Formats: sequence, C-alpha cells, structure tokens
Amino acid sequence: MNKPASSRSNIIQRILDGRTGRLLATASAYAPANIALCKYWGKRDNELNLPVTDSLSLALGRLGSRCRLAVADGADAVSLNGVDLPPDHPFSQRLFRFLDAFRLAGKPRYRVETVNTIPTAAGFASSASGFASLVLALDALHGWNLGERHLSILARLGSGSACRSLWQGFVHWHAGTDPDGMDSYAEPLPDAWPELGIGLLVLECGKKSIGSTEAMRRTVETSALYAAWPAKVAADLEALRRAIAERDFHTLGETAESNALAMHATMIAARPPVLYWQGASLDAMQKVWAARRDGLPLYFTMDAGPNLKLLYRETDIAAVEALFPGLIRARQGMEPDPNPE
Ligand code: 2P0
Repeated sequence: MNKPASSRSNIIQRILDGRTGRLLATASAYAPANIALCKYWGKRDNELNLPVTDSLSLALGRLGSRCRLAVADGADAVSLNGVDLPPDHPFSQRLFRFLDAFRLAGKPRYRVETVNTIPTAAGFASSASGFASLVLALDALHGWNLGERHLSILARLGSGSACRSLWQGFVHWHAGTDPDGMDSYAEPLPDAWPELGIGLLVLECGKKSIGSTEAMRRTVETSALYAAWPAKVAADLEALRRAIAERDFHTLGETAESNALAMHATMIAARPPVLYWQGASLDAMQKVWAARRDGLPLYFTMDAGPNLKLLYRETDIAAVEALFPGLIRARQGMEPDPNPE
C-alpha cells in the first residue's frame, strides 16, 4: 500500500501550487490538542497518514501547542518548551523531514520554537497540536493564505490526528477514498456544548512502550478483531453525531467509552499484543464505573497510553474532582488565542 517516499512532498507541492507569497521574518500560531470520541486507529496509507475510517474529536481549548517560526540563516533548528534540541533528536528529525517536503531547492531553513501547554511529559499527545500549529505558522510565514481544507490535509501529512487540531469544539475527520488523500480532511461541527467537561487524568508519566504509528500498523496487519472495527466506527459516529446535536450526555459518554474500549480490544488481539493499560488505568476505570453505579454521570476515553480522559458535565465538576484530585481540566469551547503576540 505504501507509495514512494516522494509522494508526501508531491501532495504538498500540489497544494502549494507554485505559491510564492511574501516571506515574513517570523510568524506564530496556536492550535489546541484534541481527544477523539470516536478514534482514528489504522491507516490505509502509511506515507500519507490516510485512515481506514472517519473519526470525531473534541478540542482541548487552551491545552495545545504554540509554534513560533523564523527564517534561519544556517540549518533548521528546533526548540521544545524553551530547550534547544540536538539535530539528531527524534523530534527534530521528524520535523526536518516534514519541512523538507515543503521546500524546493532546500530553501528556506527554519527555526521552530514549539511550546506545549498540554503536559508532554505526562504522555498526552502533543503531535496533533504540534503539527497543526506548525502548518498554521508556515502558512502565515509564507503568506500562502491556504484554505482550511488544504491546511487540514497538510497537518495530516505531519501526523494523522493533527488534521483535527485546527479548530476548537467538535471536529469530524472524513477518511475519504482518494489514493492521494485529497478528500481526507477534517471539518468543525457547528455544535457548541460548553457544559460538556473533559479532563485529563495523569496516572503514569513513563515513555510509551510502543508508538501509536507502529501500534496501528501491527493491529491492522495481525489483529483478527480489526475486521470488526470499521462497522463499530460507523455505528458510533452516527450515535455521537446525534448525541451532540441533541446534547444527550449519556449517549455521548457511553459511546465514547465503548469506542475507546473497542479500539483497545483490537490492539490487545494483535500479535504480539499491544496493551497500553497499567494497573492504575484499570483502577481508574473501575472507579469511574463505581461512580456511575452510584449515580454520577461520568465516562472515560483512552488513547495510545495508560492515562484516562474523563467526560462529565461541568455542573458535576466538584464531585468529579473529589474522586479524581489533580484532574487537568480542559475548558473546551471557542476560546481566544491563549498567547497572542
Ligand atoms: C486518535 N490516536 O484518534 C487516535 C486514538 C491514538 C489513539 O491519533 O501515525 O499521532 O502520526 O498518524 O495521529 C495517535 O496517532 O498517529 C492517534 P500518526 P497519531 O486520536
């Protein structure tokens, strides 16, 4: 299924369509992190990050990434959270490869300064907000003035879930069918639901045992349960879209929790198995289910790591925080840029 290595840069050059714009000295942009309520798990194209199914996410407001981009004289350079990274650092290498695909004749070179307001060390994905903010900053620096659909496609080429990080609120990523992925982009939903709370529960801070890119590949190639995943996604997406439109919290929570557990089931059935859960993850799941039996409407979702994300009504926040002290609350909604220049 994989294409030649040039194909990511071919898509980028097709989108840029010879634009020259006017190059500024610096530009900066913010993008929120996002948590999928219906997950992206499995690619039909590994080079272009084309997914097997649609997915649907909720943005995390002020938890995300700010990217400041400047034209550099010498080589590309990267700093993360105020610390300069060596060029051979995996994060630098991944960024340089992405930037290479944007430039013709090796120019220009960039200094990329990324600051995450989402706790990277706690294992929360920052690649989505990182690549989304980088694409927005590139667009601003070069004055390309690209539309949202193209920006979403470019962010996807950096990291799949980044295509959902260009907006606040609910976002739907359409898987598309085009082999070049020109119909695989995300769009925001018009619905706002400020009473819906989402919070991050830090249980383990260690590095992931296996990255999600590799875990997805292994699941698609070896898990017998993966065959059931597309139908599960189709049903969950429909339920979530309806729950969002009707502000039906129970259906939203139940569907998101079930979708996350089904995703983990596909990877647990891979060979060798992929199991992100730790003892503390199971304890937290049991605690959520016990709270629900006691009448508190509380649900969880989980991604490619041991931590849980809790879904609740903002009116129940006192009870939720009493059970889970240290919860990192994301105030979702159309929030202003947290760090305007
Ligand atoms: C998601 N995850 O929908 C799913 C659920 C993790 C679990 O998107 O290989 O960093 O860069 O496209 O986007 C994490 O995978 O993977 C992810 P790549 P990405 O949020």
